[in-house]
Amino acid sequence: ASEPLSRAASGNKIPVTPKVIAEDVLDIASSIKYHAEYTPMFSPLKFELKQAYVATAQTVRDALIQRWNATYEHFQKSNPKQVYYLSMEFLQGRALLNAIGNLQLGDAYAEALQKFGYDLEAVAVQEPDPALGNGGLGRLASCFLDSLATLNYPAWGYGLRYKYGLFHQVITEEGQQEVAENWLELGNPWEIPRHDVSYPIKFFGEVIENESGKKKWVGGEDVQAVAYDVPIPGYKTKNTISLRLWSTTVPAQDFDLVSFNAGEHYKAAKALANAEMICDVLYPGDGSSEGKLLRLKQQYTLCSASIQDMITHFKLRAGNRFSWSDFSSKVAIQMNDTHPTLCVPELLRILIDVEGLSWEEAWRITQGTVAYTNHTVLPEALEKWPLDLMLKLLPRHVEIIKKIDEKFIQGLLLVNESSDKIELRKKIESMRVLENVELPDSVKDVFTVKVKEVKAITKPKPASKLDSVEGDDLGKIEKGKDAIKPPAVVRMANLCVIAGHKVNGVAAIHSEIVKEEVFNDFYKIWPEKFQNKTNGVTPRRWIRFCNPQLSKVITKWLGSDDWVLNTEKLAGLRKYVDNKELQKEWAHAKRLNKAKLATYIKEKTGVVISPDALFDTQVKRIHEYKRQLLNILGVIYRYKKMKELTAEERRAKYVPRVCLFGGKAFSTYVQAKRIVKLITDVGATINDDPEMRDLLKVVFVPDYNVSVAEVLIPASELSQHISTAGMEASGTSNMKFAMNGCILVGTLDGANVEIREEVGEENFFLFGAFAHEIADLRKERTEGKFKPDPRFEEAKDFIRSGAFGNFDYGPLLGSLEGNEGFGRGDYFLVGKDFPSYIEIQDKIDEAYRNQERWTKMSILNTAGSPKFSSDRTIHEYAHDIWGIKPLPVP
Ligand code: B1H
Repeated sequence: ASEPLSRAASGNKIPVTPKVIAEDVLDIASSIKYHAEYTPMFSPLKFELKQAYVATAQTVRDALIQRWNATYEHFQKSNPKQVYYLSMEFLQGRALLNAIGNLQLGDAYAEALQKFGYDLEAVAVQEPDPALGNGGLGRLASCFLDSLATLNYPAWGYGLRYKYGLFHQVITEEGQQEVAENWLELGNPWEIPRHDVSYPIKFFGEVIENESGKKKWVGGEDVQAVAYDVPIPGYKTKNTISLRLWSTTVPAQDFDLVSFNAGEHYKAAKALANAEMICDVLYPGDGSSEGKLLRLKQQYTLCSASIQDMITHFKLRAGNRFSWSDFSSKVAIQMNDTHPTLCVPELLRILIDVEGLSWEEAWRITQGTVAYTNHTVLPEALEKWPLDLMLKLLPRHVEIIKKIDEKFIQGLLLVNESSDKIELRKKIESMRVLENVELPDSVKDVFTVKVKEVKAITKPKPASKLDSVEGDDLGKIEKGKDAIKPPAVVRMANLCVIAGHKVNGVAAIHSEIVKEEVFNDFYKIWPEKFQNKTNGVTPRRWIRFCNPQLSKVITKWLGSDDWVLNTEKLAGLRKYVDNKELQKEWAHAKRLNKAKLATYIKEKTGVVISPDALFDTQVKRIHEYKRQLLNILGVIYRYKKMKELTAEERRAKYVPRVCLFGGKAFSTYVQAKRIVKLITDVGATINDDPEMRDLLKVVFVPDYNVSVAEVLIPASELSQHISTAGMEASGTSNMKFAMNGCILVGTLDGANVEIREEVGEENFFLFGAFAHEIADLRKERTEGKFKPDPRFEEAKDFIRSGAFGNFDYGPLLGSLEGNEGFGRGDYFLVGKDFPSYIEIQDKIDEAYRNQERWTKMSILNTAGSPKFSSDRTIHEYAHDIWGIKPLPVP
């Protein structure tokens, strides 16, 4: 509500003490002091680093709140179309330096803290890194918010406020251990609890129908979603938007005081525990049906609370000019993958059951509002929810989903009236929303009666000259399936494609696969729905703030720091690539970052690495398709070959390397955990081998997260993006590495393809099979026609020999082999790409020996990275999908 805000602002002219919004050194220092005393969380007798962080954060919070209020008020008055970005994950990273940097107060804050004897960076690392996401998908959402705020777009992020984000990873002799991390333990200065913004969320219950056929969802369990707003400051702008995170509780009156007073304390506490559980953990294990139910509750909570909030805003801003037909010209909803798909039936339910609109009107509005981004083509990652589970939890939504399914099938029949019925039946079964569910009654007849009659049913138009086909044949498809009784499920991606007005992939090659393979049947009927929006990353966090050394050099040579907002300017570095002075400064910046990383690694792992070696990094979630296994097998092969030489030969032949790994394995993904274990075992052997010294080191950096990335990326010289072609939708760390002057070794997959185009093929180390070859190669593999390279066998045998300890690597190595025993047929084609992978390593060594050439390649990577700013991506979404325009706060 804008009213109380403006009354406070303009009603009685009470001045707000100007010190609260501090912008010069003395004001900042006095504001820090003020908060240390009046927003205390610790003993007043202490002012240590933690206290300094909390007090400093409070002063920044004040500045953000002022801007956030002004932005909210401005949007409220102007009533533009806004985008609502729904995501189950946001990987925000630490907020302090980002906010100070965006406010352009870095130097002032550093100086103010000096007055207390503190270093800003040391204060900043006191902040816990909230891990409310897994990896790329969540970090992308956070980069998008940064760009939306910076580019002054009217936008909101919506997510869940998990109490425990992703686990903290500890590396022991056993491999990865997971430890819960309570990031909220010290309170969170970056959020504003909004007890004035809450909505009821219903689960279970039943659907009743009144005499006029109106449906109502009643009974069941009610929880309350409460908003926590996280202000997202833009860079060099007043605009500060909101990331609204929902937390769950029960309304106070629902506390069972009677039971409690009767001594049944647990019974009384149950409702609250049930409600709070929803936001306890990010991605609770879903092996059990309880776990699945909890995840579905999370998804529905996000969707329902957010939709109710959007509708509340919409009505409030429209005032008495309110009309539902305006909804989709004021609201754009972006679904970050299928996790928020329930937005679709939820919006329909509210429009139809609560607001009284007809199905047709409600459908038109919903379709005009929602759009879907696909982030993966891995079949196992395309969400399918068991229908019975959904029916239990969300009975009304299942009715609505069934109706969408039915209408879609009817539509398909209309446009395919002349197709072969067997083919048509197959097509329907592969495209419809429901899988393993009988056809709806209204269309069943099509496949059991003569085609002439079919036409009469589906379209009131005279029958054509098509021959009759008996329906019995068609029924066999279903009978065959019935024998196995596969479970009835809801295909969330199909629902998104059918309901959304746009569907996009996240890199050019990925969007092609989306159109030509995964959703090809849909693409053929709705080509205009499908788009590509190549991912991007924010150049604020990912160069300007994480790499001040390199930023200084760039700004000096480009003559201004406006590249931070206009990354196209980075291309201007090309002009100076041969300049010895630039090369020197460039290499020096990298060297300082490497030294800093070496200190960090020593502190975290005890391993000493030399900043003179080539820093070679692979950091990302541990997954077989990302092929950390290919990397470590390459290291093993290299080690073995080095051992076969004399010390002198070794020095002459090999460039010293530090191989850095980082990433978390999902807690139940056994094979991924074996890969972590192998890397640490290999590290333990090599790092201890006196013959290796500085020539080869292998380090697993524990607990990879946004903050660790901020230290690793600026210090890396080579980074590995080596997924089996066609499997990585985009990747986004590849963009961050390239921006920071790191050279990529990679397959033609995801955004690598475009990065290579932009930086130039001579500045990218390409290897491996191409996406279009993969299917045939797999076939060759399963047919036993593939002859593994002897070097590949040698590397595996070296592990089997016990060179890296006696852990049982049988199941891991088996995954790379035939189909017997542990054999899994090397689905990810590690063996196929191994020869070209180790050959490219020699080329990398050769390139690194020529430091001048390497530095030039590094400069050209940064110069070629402008396209990968999320500012470019967001402008494209705003223009092509959302239809929103910038609205800067005056
Ligand atoms: C991406 C996911 C994802 N794609 C399911 N899909 C999840 C799917 O726990 N879950 O249920 C979590 C995450 N994440 C990543 O998205 C892609 O693999 C990357 O290639 C891509 O860069 C990133 C952002 O588009």
